[in-house]
Amino acid sequence: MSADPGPFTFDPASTALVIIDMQRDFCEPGGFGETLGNDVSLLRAVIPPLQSVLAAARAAGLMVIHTREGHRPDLSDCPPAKLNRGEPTLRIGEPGPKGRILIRGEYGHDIIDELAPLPGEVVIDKPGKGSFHGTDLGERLTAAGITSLIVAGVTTEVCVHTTVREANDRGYECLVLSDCVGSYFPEFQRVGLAMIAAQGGIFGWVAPSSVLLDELATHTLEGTRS
Ligand code: TIU
Repeated sequence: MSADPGPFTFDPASTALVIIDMQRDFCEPGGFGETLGNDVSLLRAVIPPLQSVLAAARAAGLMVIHTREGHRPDLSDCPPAKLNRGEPTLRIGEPGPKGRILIRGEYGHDIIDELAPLPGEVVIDKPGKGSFHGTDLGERLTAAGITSLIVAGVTTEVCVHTTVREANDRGYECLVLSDCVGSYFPEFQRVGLAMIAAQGGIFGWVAPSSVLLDELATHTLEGTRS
């Protein structure tokens, strides 16, 4: 498929859709994102195109992986450097309107209803910004024979970027969907995407979801015919 900086080639059998941290804690008021001073409504534009991509990926039989950033209730996996950083209105672990901020098992930590995982889809709970650090994502991808990742979610310059950089160093070919990743900062969205595709695709490829949807529709039709 066409992409920036050039064509992105993938085999659906060895490609996973990775949806990063589409949690209430980032996308809805009263969660971690808002405690950091952000306007969380800026992230909601990614939801409709990402719903279409998720449906198409499921129809085409792609492996679907969801990630969630968060910590154990006792905070044993939250380094002080993260816990004590900045001046949020509520710190990680403190009670907020959607439960304890960024804590596993709380309502706010879970994925938004619009993009809820189906039974059988992989959900990776991660303590950091990257999806490989402190998780078994690498082992799961290897076991499934996955070599390419189609990446979506939030936020572009934080958890999407960190995950794509981790994946690129591990040898995965990564396509980032420009309208299915979101940032609280419009300038970081633009520059974050440019940084991935610059220098001949230093971290990967970037394309709008419409191009992927066209490709997946063709593949799904071929699968139906054969
Ligand atoms: N603050 C911010 O932009 N992002 C995060 O803290 N985590 C993710 O990007 N998921």
